[in-house]
Amino acid sequence: KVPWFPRQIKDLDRCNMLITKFDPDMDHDHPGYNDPEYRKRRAVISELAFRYKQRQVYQQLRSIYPSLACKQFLDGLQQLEKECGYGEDRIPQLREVSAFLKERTGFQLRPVAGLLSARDFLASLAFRVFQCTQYIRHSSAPMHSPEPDCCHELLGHIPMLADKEFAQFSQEIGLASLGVSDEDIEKLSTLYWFTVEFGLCKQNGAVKAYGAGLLSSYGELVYALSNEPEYKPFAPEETAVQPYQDQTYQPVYFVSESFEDAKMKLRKYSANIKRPFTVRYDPFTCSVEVL
Ligand code: H2B
Ligand code: FE
Repeated sequence: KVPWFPRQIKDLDRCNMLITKFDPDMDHDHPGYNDPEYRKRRAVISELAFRYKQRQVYQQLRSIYPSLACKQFLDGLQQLEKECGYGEDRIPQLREVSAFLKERTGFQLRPVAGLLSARDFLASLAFRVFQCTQYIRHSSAPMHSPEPDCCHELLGHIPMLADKEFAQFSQEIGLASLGVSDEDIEKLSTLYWFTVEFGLCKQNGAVKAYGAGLLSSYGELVYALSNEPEYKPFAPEETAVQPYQDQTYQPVYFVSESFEDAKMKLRKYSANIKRPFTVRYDPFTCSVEVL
């Protein structure tokens, strides 16, 4: 079998395997090994090389948003660029992004160390809290991450959470999840998957992306809006039991008529989940009332 080799200049992103044995941090015989100042300088230079890739993630995705992302996303991103330090050279702090969202939709961010259980993750949405990872993907694979990372959160989720209607939709999935059976959590988690992560919606007669998994993956975003995958109308009963893929692209995507429509359908679905109580969120005390 012929080893993989680059065909296009952009394939050089993948030609980045570092050999560290002569690195001043690793090699005891390196003339700089005992020179902390030198090693510090080298670390700064490595950081710049790494940032070159971070810029690539931003630039590459940013370039296709105008034609493929929904209007709410584009509006949110534009505001974040103007007011919140979004840009190719800088990763904004969680605190400033959280303050930005709080003013727009009441959502706030809370740092989390990695992938949470679906139950815990959904529960936080009930309080308009989004659990947000802080770390960045490994630099050897700038265009892909198997777990959520700050590129996924900042580029995929945050611009959408700045939209009022979408924020409401997100909170309602969260409220619907409180205290339900594992089986119902699985279904709500699947609904979350095909909407918040991989959802498409109609806009001025065209189909656009609003799911964060799409908006943070160049490859899948282009694929989802090509002629290849199957589209189905968003219908919670059906969507909740659709098998999904977390290793490759989705074979099917669900298209909503609008967020308003998706919210109404979700509400109807949630009302049918069996629960011996109802819940209501009290925004004054930021707590859930059990009725
Ligand atoms: N945990 C974290 N940290 N971020 C997420 O986006 C996330 C999660 N998504 N746990 C959840 C699971 C999602 O896939 C659904 C609700 O299962
Ligand atoms: Fe996500």
